[in-house]
Amino acid sequence: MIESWRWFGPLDRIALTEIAQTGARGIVTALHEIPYGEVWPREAIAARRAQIAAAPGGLHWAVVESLPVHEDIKRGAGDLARLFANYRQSLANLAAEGVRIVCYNFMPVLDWTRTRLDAPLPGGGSALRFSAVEMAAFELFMLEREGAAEDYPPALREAAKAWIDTAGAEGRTRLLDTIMAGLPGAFARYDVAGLREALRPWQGFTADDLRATLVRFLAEIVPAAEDLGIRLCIHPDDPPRPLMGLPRIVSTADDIAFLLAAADSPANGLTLCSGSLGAHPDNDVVAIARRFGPRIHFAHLRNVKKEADGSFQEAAHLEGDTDMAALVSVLLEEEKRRAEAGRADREIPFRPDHGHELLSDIGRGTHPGYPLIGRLRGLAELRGVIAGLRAA
Ligand code: DNO
Repeated sequence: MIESWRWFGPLDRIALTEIAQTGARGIVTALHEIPYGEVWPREAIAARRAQIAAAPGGLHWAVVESLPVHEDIKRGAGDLARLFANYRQSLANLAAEGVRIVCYNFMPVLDWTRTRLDAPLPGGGSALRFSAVEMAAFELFMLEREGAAEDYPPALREAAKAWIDTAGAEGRTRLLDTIMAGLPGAFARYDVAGLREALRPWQGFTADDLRATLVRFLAEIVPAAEDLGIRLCIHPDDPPRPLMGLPRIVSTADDIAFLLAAADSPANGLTLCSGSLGAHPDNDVVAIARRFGPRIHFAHLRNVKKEADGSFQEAAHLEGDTDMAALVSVLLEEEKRRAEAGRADREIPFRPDHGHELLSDIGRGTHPGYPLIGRLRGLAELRGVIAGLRAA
């Protein structure tokens, strides 16, 4: 397991010199400044790679998270030939610089979505939270999305009405800002009118339509990735359920089986995000890791505690609903099999995903979910689990 750490590049308030002190050695990053759909120039990749390598502690650029897939590709509309060619060129440039694990997602319009960035913890500090009630309130009473009522059961609609009635202008603004905070790569934010505009072209777009555009993307990109020795790894939906009428198709074990079979190549793999998958009531994350082990190229390790109405809150890494020690043990077994098979990709990079805001994290203004101390706690706990399992 390669201990890794997400760094948002020069704009990140956490410096490489701080990351070096966590003990992690792999850097997970992206050229966030390049607009979606444009080529990542080799020189820019080389410069970022050199910047990472120049930091103390022997850091290296281990994983790209993400090489974003343009919305037009997801929707199957527009100048797709150019977009596919650009994506392949970016992969070629990354491979030329020796960066070969590439994460991406296929969630239309939104990336990860929460309703609260600072849910208080009993001992102090705060966590990210997704409230099904607040999400329903947003869709029904702020976005006023047509058809939203059909997506929520009566009890949730009533709770949402009660929430909005007391939220006030401040509560509404906080909710909008929070929902928008999940676009870490793009740094794009919409207001309600802008969001309606962004959603409009997706009206009537079904899960099958999205599956078809994903299959096309894989057909266009995976052969090139294979030639380059690139291992693509799709990130699951977060949360693993449709939002705002948009389909999501990487939420369950069946979804993963479909997409891996759609291009049966090691170049077409999975980012095992235990927090995203773990928020779905039907998902057994440990079983998913076991089933798709050989195609896992990257792991995001974190935990969530689910609630009966579909809400969830991010738990400490070893708490929450997923048995983290069992999950890590599956990944270690997978690595052992790879070593026996002589696979070059024997070690799986993982990063402590998200973290509580703790101690000096508070007020530092780091990316939501990506504080220094909270993630360091997660990394240290995971490191302990790994060491314990290896010694057993
Ligand atoms: C959230 C992240 C996601 C992830 C993208 C990958 O914390 O895990 O934003 O980077 O979905 O494309």
